Amino acid sequence: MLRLVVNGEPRQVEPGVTLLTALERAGVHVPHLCHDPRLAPVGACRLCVVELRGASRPVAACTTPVVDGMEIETHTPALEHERSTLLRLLAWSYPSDAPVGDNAFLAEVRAHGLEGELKGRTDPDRSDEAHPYIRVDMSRCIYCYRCERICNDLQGQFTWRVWNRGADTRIRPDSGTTLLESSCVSCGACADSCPSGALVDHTLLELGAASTWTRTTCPYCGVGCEMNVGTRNGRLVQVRPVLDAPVNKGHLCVKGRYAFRFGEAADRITTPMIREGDSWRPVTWDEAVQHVADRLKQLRATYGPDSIGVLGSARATNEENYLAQKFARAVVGTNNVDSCARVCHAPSAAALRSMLGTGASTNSFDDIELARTLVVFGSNATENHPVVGARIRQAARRGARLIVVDPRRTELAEIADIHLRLRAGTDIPLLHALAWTLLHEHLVDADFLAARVDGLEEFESFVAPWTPERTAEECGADADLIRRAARMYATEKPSMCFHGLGLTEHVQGTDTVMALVNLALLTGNVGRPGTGLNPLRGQNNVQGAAHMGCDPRHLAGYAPIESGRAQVEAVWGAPIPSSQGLDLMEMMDAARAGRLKALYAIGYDVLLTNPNANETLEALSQLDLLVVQDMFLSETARQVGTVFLPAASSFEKDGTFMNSERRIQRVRRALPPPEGARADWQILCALAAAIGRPHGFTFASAEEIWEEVRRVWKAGAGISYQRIERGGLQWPCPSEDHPGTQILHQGTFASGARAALRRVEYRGAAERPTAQYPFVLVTGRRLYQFNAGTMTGRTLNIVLQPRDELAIAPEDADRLGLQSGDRVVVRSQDGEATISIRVTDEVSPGEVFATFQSGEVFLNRVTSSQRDSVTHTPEYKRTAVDLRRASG
Ligand SMILES: Nc1nc2c(c(=O)[nH]1)N[C@H]1C(S)=C(S)[C@@H](COP(=O)(O)OP(=O)(O)OC[C@H]3O[C@@H](n4cnc5c(=O)[nH]c(N)nc54)[C@H](O)[C@@H]3O)O[C@H]1N2
Ligand SMILES: Nc1nc2c(c(=O)[nH]1)N[C@H]1C(S)=C(S)[C@@H](COP(=O)(O)OP(=O)(O)OC[C@H]3O[C@@H](n4cnc5c(=O)[nH]c(N)nc54)[C@H](O)[C@@H]3O)O[C@H]1N2
Ligand SMILES: [Mo]
Repeated sequence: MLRLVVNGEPRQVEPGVTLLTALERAGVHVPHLCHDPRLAPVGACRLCVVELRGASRPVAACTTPVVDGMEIETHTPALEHERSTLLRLLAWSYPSDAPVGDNAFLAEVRAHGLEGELKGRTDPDRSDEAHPYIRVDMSRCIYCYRCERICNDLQGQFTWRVWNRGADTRIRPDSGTTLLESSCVSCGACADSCPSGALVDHTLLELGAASTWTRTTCPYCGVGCEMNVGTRNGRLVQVRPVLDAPVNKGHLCVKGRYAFRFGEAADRITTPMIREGDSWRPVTWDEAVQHVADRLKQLRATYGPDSIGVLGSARATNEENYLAQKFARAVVGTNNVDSCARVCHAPSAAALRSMLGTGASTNSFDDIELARTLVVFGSNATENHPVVGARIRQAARRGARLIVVDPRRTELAEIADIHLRLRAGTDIPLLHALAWTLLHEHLVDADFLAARVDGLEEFESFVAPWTPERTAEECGADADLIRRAARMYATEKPSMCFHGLGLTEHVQGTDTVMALVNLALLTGNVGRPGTGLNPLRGQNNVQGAAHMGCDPRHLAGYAPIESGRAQVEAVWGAPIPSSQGLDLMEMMDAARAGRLKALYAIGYDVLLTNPNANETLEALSQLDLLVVQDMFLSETARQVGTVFLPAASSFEKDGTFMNSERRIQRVRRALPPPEGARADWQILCALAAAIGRPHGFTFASAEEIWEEVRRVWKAGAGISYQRIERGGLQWPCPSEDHPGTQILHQGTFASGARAALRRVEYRGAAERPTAQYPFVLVTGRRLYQFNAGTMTGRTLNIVLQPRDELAIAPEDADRLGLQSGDRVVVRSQDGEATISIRVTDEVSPGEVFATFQSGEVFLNRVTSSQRDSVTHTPEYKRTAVDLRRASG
């Protein structure tokens, strides 16, 4: 600790910070306007000047490092006079007319008694109301440049530009027109940082400032950003990033920051309902729960417990998913329980588990800044995991190497050192050619191989045929670039891999991830800082849903049923069924065959998002009971649901989520659910009681459920709610004194001392273009809409991305006589959908890319039933299709 004297009083502060931070921590407020803790200090506004004993002139506290023994005066008459003079100058042109809400600048003006000095007027030419979330009024700009700096240095978007010089200086978006038309990705960092009201959240103006703030975790993707949720009179009014959050470090993306008002949508369902013919009959909770309980009991009695299936929700909490699988196993008596991890990263979990012993990311987001090379395989991180995408982009700006492997020119591909633009579905040969190069050019890590890896010789002869030249023909990427990528990955170490659905959603998804693991083993890029294999997981809690046991073969902690059985049965006081459970895809098959009679789907729009929707519809229509537990009438509920149970959102309940890097973080109730909606865990407890099995389902809080999870899951036993008040903990964390694990497989693999290279046979893509279906359709997502769109589709994100679109290369569009905005019918052998096109060279000729997120387009009518042979994950990333102009 350093010792300071502040305004005559002794203080102790931690070293290594600026004087401004030290003063703030000591509880001494010093005015400042250009400083933001997320940015490098610039010392431009001069408001934070303080007197330092021994210095000839006042110094800016934000740029002065704190040193032991400093004696500081913060509020002498001379300093206050200087501050008033500076503020008066700014106030002179600051509008006093239109309302703006409160801000740091106005607070200082007030504190210095200068309200009367606000002399400017709002200049309509400098305001811009076009953006749905950010109100721009540059007549309130005080030229601190925080908007420009945070856009560049945190988000990396470079949207705000400084035009002209001197008194004519203007800050405007790069479009030169509105923010909406610019390169802005609506992350809101500029508005969050702006101290003067020039950039303000529309919600703040519309709904007023928050009166209560609740720290919680974002309900969207698997990055797991922590946010402060502001409420006022029981209503969500604003979301701001948590500055000290380990994952997002004061940043958020457009969904976390702005897409929070879905909960108030007029069509939010808050009454349980039972279908009668074509309509829904609203019923009481008691009736709904009794109805579901009676139907489940009947079906179980008639057809046996395995005629019933349960789907946990990747959007719900760990506690709720734990209860969902406990309900399936202990109450219904079946292992037919799964979650949408099945359609997503099940191949990553299977491959990592089988080769290294743990089916999860090996490293953490904090390794991004430690890596010298970053490889992004089949992941569109800037749109789908934007806060991680921004961290990758910033690392590349600071000099890290970046390799992107993607058939599309994604935003990261644009700034990459190497973009391997392969044909979809050909990653295995590409990965083999990279391994071939590593071996051929002696770029492997011989020490690591000797100490920790088996099977080198056999592997070497296995990949011998995959020369870069031969591979280039198969996958379409340049042979020389393949060589260069291998060299970069092996020599510019440490090298860290991220991967996405581009690798997993294929008929050989699991094999592909295994081939990726080979590269890390060959080069020793695992078990060390700045390395590893890191699937960027999908939703807020998809990692947790599967990990809590919503998986037909595994119990909580991803324990195979047979090895985990004894411990869990002891805690539950109930047997775990021994029949083999069905996964989601097998449940669909069984439903079509008439063997599955009931499905209980918690927070999962199966009909819209499963592939080959015509087949899914056929399957779901045959069920005797289809319970949908959601906030909205999803397509599943609307078309085939028989009972609807209205759920609370994660803003309205307590619990935990598990992010992509194995971090358990708190979810906290920021407001009560609307009257009638209930938290998933409460509904599950009520159902268990109605079925006559209340024992083991009498929890009074989410924390009580978590305490039971800790008893059955050894690697999570050290994680108490108390310990994750801030920031969370990463498993393995077996005891309360364990700090959690940032990097797996250090020294030894979870599976043992040595891992083995896998010889993965390439079987070729199942779907090949033909004369009848000449295009390859790749499906995926974009920034503004999230999966089934039930939440983002009920926010102003629809202004930013109104509809599903199909991207097509200019050559193909020309040949078909199509232009952006035209509508086409996409047809495969399984079905068709009508969608608008966008002509762009982000896709290669012959390949088209489309989003799947709305019921109007229903793109999954087109995707096929091909599946990964190991995990049954659908081949969403490759469908042979034909395109023709839509009539009318
Ligand atoms: N904005 C937004 N964010 C989301 C979601 C959302 O819907 N919207 N969904 C969440 C969910 S559930 C998930 S799982 C994640 C998914 O996040 P990502 O894994 O990034 O998902 P996708 O966009 O489906 O596909 C990623 C990339 O794979 C590429 N690709 C396709 N085929 C191949 C191939 O054969 N090889 C290679 N190398 N690349 C290929 C595509 O061009 C695309 O750029 O995002 C999560 N985050
Ligand atoms: N063509 C194509 N199809 C795909 C994909 C693709 O790449 N291409 N990707 C696939 C992937 S990776 C995934 S993960 C799936 C995603 O498919 P889904 O899991 O169906 O999609 P989500 O939109 O994430 O959300 C599911 C539902 O959860 C509800 N929900 C949110 N919070 C809660 C809660 O706390 N409780 C309850 N009960 N409900 C809640 C939402 O309203 C929503 O209806 O789509 C898959 N489909
Ligand atoms: Mo996903």
